[in-house]
Amino acid sequence: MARAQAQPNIALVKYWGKRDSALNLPASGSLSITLDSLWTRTCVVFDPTLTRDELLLDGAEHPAALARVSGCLDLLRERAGSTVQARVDTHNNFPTGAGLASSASGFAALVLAGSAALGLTLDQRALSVLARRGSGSAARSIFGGFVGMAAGTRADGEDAFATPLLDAAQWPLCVVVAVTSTRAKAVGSGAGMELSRRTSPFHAAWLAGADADLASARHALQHRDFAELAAASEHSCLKMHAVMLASRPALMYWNGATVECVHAIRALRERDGVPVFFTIDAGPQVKAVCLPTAAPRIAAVLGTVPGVEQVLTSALGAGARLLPDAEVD
Ligand code: 2P0
Repeated sequence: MARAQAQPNIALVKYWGKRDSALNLPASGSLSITLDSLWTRTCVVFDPTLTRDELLLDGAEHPAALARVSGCLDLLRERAGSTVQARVDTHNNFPTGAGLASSASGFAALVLAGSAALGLTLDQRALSVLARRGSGSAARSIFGGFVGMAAGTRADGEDAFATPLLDAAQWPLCVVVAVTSTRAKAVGSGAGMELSRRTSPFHAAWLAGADADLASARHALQHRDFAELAAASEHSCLKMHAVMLASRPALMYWNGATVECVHAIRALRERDGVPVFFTIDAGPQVKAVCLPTAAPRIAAVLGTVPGVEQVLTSALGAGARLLPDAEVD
């Protein structure tokens, strides 16, 4: 038995499209920030009396996600030479499946707890590869701070893993999340990516621009250039949503409040000089990335936007870690 915690990460240069669906290999690299105050905590118990894996999410059975979880546990069992089934008890302190990266923190915590429970000692790179098999973005939540994810070129995917770029303390940015709906999304990321790959006329252009976006974001990190990071991030975000919108049928993850939040953030920056930019994932939430001193003002402004249900603020945090027994809930 072992317990682990991982936090969601927010991509600034986005991943949207796979080069191999079976091995869950991204078609382009990405760059993200790991959060601090949102978390998944997961306990994995391998129990010889079980006839199949069991999954509890926030205290309730979650059959829809069991196959994906079992698939990830199978990879761990294969490495450990075990056939024992597991009970997975996992908790999120934020809404699941609503564009807040619960699969990233969820699969990062699962592979860390599962590997420890089986007595495997895996380095972070191996954990990142395994987490990627569960969810592409989970590879990044193994690490804290600013994280780069490589697309890799190998057919076996062993070079598609994340690496840490900067610790949270080296550039302590803050994220203010405007939650505009806590309903689970209608089209999951994996299905959405495949739809875009097959049908969006912008998909090829999206992939062709990824390396330039990554280079710009990495340059911004090196020089702690907030304006350059803002420009690269918003460009990557809006291009990804353009790819989604041009898919058939169209993927539209935004609602009205999403758009109003974007306008509010742009006004804060362009009219008032507040150091902030927005990013949006496969869901209607808006994430405002800012310097810490600006966070209270941004939270207050986003809280007044009609349709915003909740505002969460998080610093950047550490990577996935094992928890002592007492720390689970
Ligand atoms: C990202 N997203 O880079 C992008 C931006 C959503 C929008 O990675 O199919 O749940 O499990 O690899 O990791 C969400 O996708 O997808 C995601 P799979 P995942 O953060």
